[in-house]
Amino acid sequence: MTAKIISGTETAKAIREELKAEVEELKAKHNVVPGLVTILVGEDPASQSYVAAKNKTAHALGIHSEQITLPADTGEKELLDLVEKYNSDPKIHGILVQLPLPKHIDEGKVLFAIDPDKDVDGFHPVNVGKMMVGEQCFLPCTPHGVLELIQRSGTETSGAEVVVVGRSNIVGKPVANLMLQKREGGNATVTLCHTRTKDMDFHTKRADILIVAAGVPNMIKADQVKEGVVVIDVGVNRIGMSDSGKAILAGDVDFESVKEKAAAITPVPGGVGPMTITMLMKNTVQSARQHAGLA
Ligand code: L34
Repeated sequence: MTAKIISGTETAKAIREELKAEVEELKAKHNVVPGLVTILVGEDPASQSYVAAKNKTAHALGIHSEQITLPADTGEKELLDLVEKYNSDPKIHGILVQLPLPKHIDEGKVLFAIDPDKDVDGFHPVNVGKMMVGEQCFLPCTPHGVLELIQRSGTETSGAEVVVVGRSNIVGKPVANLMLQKREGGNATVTLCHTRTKDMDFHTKRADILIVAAGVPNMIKADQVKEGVVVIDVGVNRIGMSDSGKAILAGDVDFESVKEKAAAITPVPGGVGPMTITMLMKNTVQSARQHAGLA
């Protein structure tokens, strides 16, 4: 079997078209312009490129966006004050502090400081808790994107064996939680594997849907999956530099071998990454609606 390629780029494009129309309508009918601020501390090249892509996409959709870049030695207090400023800025409906933050800043403290009603990343404990109990909230962008890709690829999740590799707060934990929710696109039997899992292959080989977010390039090989599996590769690893100075990317899944066995698979790049950015736009538009009393 050669897998169907689940294109995040194409799916993201379709959703962005819908969002663009929605932004235009919000402006025309209600005089509402969704606003996003991204805050980046430090000069990590990957973070710089993701944040730039977020602002570019926002701009293309007619979303007002502000991009704040701070030096790596910015103090925690300074960052908290900035978050506070945007919490009370009526033009801004979404605040995103790009992770990871430098080690001297307490990540939890910063995420907690963001107004939960502007937390378009869905990382504030209030939103994490709401998600856990299945209440309406901002869903974290990457897990939300994974869910959309699975659903739009026509994959049945109800009763499916879903195996998640990686237990981060950004991807592994929330995606596992979303897949087991009692609703459309959920209802799966979920196994969450991590670095202390005793027999990883035992689990990955049982998966109907395999979601990999471990941050280890090409970690999952063909002999670790079953025939007909649907594979979602969340990894975006920079494994080198091309002659023209562009980063060479690899997923957490050995795409070339696994695609011969899978029913469907996401590529890297062009898989989950573009969906993450698109779900951020979706949350920002949703937040603008809520702030205007339209949702
Ligand atoms: N606060 N921090 C916060 N929110 C997030 O949602 C993120 N994340 C992760 C890192 N830190 C964060 C992102 O935005 C990862 N991430 C992210 C976003 C976009 C892409 C990858 C990761 C992406 O667009 N990837 C492209 C390749 C881009 C490139 O050339 O580097 C792709 O096609 O996969």
